[in-house]
Amino acid sequence: MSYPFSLPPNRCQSRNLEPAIDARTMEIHHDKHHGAYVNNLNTALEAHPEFHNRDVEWLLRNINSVPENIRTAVRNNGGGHANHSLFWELLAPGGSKEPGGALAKMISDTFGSYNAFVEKFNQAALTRFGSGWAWLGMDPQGKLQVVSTANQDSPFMDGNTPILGLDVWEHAYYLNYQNRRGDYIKAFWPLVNWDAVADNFKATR
Ligand code: MN3
Repeated sequence: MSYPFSLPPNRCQSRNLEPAIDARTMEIHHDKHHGAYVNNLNTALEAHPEFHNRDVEWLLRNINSVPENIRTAVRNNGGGHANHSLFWELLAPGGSKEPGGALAKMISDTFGSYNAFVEKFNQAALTRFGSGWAWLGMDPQGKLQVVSTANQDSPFMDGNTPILGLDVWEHAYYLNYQNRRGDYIKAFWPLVNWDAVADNFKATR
């Protein structure tokens, strides 16, 4: 999918994510926040037809080839669009509760155990100062990495491919959790659909 980018339907609205994530937060998060990233990305690219056939992953992986006068806008809003599009797909209670198959094996081989991975991811999410994301991603050598990014920076910008992400901007949790980011992180795990993560993992190989 390329320019003009469009806001994906809010499939999270029909999935009941309460009480972990309240419906009002989800509505504002999707319609207002993600919606603004999409609109601002389109505005930035409007006068640059040379990029109109590029998807958002390409734009982020090649952010340094985007002209300087729109680079920050594409970085922030293209990142916001890519990050949230992935995030919504992961939030689907009812799928697999833990990784299976080749992904489970690679998580154990890389981090020692599933629990050790969760601990490392939680630390990345908890210690991200201000706004940003925690990620499980695949690096260019095909190794799993837990990383965190600031603001709407995308792992694609560092050559990594995100397969699981958690939005730790206050807009993602403040109505329900106020300053208690740790409680929000804890509530996130039961929502993760590991079948969706496995699909992202397979696509990297
Ligand atoms: Mn967000």
